[in-house]
Amino acid sequence: MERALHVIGTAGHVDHGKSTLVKALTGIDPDRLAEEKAREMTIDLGFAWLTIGDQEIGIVDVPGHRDFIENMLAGVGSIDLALLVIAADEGVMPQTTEHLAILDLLQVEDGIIVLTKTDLIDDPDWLELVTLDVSDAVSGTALQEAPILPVSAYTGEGLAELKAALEQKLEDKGRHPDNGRPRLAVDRVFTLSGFGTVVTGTLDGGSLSLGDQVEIIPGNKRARVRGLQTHKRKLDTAYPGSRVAINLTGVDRDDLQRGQVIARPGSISDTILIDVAYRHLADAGEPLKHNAQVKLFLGSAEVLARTRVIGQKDIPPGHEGWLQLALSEPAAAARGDRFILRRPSPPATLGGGKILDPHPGRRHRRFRPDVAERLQTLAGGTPDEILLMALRRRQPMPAGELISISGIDQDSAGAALADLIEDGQVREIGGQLITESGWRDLRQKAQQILQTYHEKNPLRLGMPREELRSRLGLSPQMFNTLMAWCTDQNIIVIEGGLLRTADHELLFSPDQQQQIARFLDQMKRSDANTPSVKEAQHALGDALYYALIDLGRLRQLNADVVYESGQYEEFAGKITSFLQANGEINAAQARDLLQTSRKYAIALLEHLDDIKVTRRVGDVRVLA
Ligand SMILES: Nc1nc2c(ncn2[C@@H]2O[C@H](COP(=O)(O)OP(=O)(O)OP(=O)(O)O)[C@@H](O)[C@H]2O)c(=O)[nH]1
Ligand SMILES: [Mg+2]
Repeated sequence: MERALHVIGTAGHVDHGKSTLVKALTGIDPDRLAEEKAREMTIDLGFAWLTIGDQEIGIVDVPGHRDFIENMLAGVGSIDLALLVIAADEGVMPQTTEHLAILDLLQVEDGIIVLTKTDLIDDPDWLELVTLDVSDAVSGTALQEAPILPVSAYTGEGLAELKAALEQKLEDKGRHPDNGRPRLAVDRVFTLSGFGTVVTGTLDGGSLSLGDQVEIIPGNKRARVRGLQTHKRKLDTAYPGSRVAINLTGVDRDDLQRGQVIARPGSISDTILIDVAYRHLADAGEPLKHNAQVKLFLGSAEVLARTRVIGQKDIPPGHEGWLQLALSEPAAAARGDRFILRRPSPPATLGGGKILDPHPGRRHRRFRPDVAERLQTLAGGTPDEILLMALRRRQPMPAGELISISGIDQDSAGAALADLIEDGQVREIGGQLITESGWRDLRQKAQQILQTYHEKNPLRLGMPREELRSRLGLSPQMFNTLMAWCTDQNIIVIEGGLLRTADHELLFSPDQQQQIARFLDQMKRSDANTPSVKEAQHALGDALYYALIDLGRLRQLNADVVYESGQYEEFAGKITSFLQANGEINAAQARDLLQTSRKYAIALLEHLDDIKVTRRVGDVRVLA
């Protein structure tokens, strides 16, 4: 690929000569529909191309009629430069102004203003007057520095100068960056017999090659690139900055439509809630209200949405603000994408802006200061500020996920993240990232959960380890690291698989103490034939029973048999002494030794097997 690739677009009032100019420049009539030819009016987007010097230029020709402005919006989303066409005999007209406002909101900063149909003007003073008028109209917009060139598409006057200016501007712009993330906003879908489904659009961000797998968003269908064309030329690889037709296989025609995005699988996701920075046009008439229904134009997509005005009651004409937009259906969106809002009825362009967060995840409280603060950082923040903020809102999170939701390009995000880890602002534990303050919050949260648990269960010594881990929603590795830190600092104590705060102890009332003493006494007196687990629970109540278990005052051997701890030690001691003296013991010997029934003897032997004091060999036990 030697030539630099660019896509430019026309703009301007109906009938001012956009399509005629495109034809004069390229030899291609962009009005392809029969209805367009019949009405001599552009209705939908038209496409043409030309090469000037090293610059290969695709042109998107838009309709000027106000009824078709929404088609125009599907085309101008991804252009590098605008040709704002103004008929010299009419001068600035309503859609001249509206298209100009749209270009300004979309930050299409490069442009050439073409004063066309000059063959109709005999009076040089008139031309001068119109030129002044145009300068006035563009002042304060993105096109304020754009040259104003007089042209006649009929006589060809000024066309050479226009081409020279175009070449110069595009040369200055340089080549499109290739960051390995191809993305194409679909503006046309059609089927060719014997060929299949074709989508067209402007390719941005990266290249696409034959055989590549792609994802279609929203809808998240996968497809494969079977054919590629730019400007009717077959290609093996299409590069960013060009108009591309993709022949797709593996997807139904019905699953494709204007507004979708074609990208590498997993590189961009759809959303129904976005945070944006918004500017309300000065001539919008009324303020933009909270909870207003609007049409969102994003890339080539058009979606109904509702506004949430953040931090103020509404946004007055000519003012800026933060919005959260709730979309009526999913759309593909990435941080930094520009958009336009229109009022559905009566139709009018309201304003537009930039996406700050394509996945805010939740509805914001409108007047909380931290919400506006966060949007402020997103609008002007450095990569590390944005990463920290994204992480703070949903942590812990793996690095790859953080980078992808931050919307920052891979390289800058990776570098910023490495700095944050080195500075100690972010920790990486078992592949998960967490901010330093998030880490401290976790410790506090663990402590709080235990405290609440102790309050609710005053007679439990602590919470089972696994329960705390799942309540905190942590991976085992992160949880273990957290617990190691908490026990190290003596904030949490681990005892027998139970976790408790360092200051928690079991306090029994005098009544309970009496009840316990009575019960344990009874246990001791009952020798080896102790009350069953059921009987013990009944006598003490569940709460006291488990408290004694937690405290180690009772030892439950199986579902049925429980001993007082002193008793347990005594019986276990008898068995081990017997084994030391005799080498082995069978169930009958154990029964006689403990003067109990076979059931109790076996329960104890099996328990000793379990805790690896003894080992079973055939019918006897030996020391393990
Ligand atoms: N005399 C003269 N007429 C022109 C010139 N360029 C265009 N026209 C005429 O102006 C009319 C409108 O031209 P189009 O090119 O269709 O205008 P457009 O801006 O594409 O219109 P829409 O796409 O509907 O917005 C046609 O009748 C053209 O023949 C020009 O340079 N000189
Ligand atoms: Mg036209």
